[in-house]
Amino acid sequence: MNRSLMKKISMLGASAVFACGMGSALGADQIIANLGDVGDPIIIPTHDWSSQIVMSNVVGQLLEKLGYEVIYTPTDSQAVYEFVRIGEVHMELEVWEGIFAKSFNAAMDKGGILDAGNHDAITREDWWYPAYVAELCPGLPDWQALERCHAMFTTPETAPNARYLDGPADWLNDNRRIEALGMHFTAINAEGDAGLWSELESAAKNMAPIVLYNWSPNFTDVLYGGAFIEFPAFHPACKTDPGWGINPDMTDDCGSPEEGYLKKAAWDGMPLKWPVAYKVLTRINFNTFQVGTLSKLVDTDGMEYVEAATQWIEKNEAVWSPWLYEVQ
Ligand code: TMO
Repeated sequence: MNRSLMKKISMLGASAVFACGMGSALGADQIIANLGDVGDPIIIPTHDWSSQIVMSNVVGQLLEKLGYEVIYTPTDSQAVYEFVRIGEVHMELEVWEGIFAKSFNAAMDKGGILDAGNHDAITREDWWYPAYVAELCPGLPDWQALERCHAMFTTPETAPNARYLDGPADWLNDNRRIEALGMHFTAINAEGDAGLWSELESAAKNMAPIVLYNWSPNFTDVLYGGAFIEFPAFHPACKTDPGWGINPDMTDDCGSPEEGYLKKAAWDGMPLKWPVAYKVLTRINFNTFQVGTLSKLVDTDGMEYVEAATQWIEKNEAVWSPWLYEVQ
């Protein structure tokens, strides 16, 4: 441990003890003794939606405050669970239940990846429309009302079907429900998350009908209002048992989970190699408002990811200080 790092941490530790009072905070000595292998960088994977990139940078910057070296690496958001499992990257900060539970569970079954706990944020990922569309199509958010209105969502590209603007192809969204529910829609992948938002913005300018993949918490919650399409409620059996649900011959005749989790995951070598970092990771906990804010800073306010992370840290010391310094 070099002297300047020691000094940096002891200053941090001192301010933390001061901030938390009553001896509930971890002292600088304890932090330094348990940092682990600070000579090796912690690798944090980033994906292609804003809250995940900003959150990764927030956590990376916090770990740097403790004396760790952090590297960010753009990584496929489905393949990442395998990379965490084999220790090629070391954590995943946003495991969204709707589209990643399957890959996460598969990695858990193989071993090598840890469930590092849930954020307080409750998530939903599904077909969605901005508020004004409800006036164009009576009966929304019911999926059968959407199906009755399908003609207004038709595009040259999808005719005679309506267009459902899906997320980018690499998210591997599952749209088997279109066939299972007999809907006259065709899913078209957006060009990245930016493609979703630019099409949403131009549709909204003209009050044009649009139905697209979206999620919550997201910046759209505040900027557009809107609602998720209510499909038959999710049930695990819907995914495995063709007999379940209104289509007796097919699985997937249901929507995504309405109250999904948002988890953190870690390489299982992390607790031994970087004990303090792992402990911090288990305490990291963003609520719905905070995840929405991370996205808003970039997608509504136009900040760069790194800048957004730095600003969030500056404004939220009372939130992250216990994540870094609390005992237990
Ligand atoms: C994982 N995502 C928030 C894009 O659905």
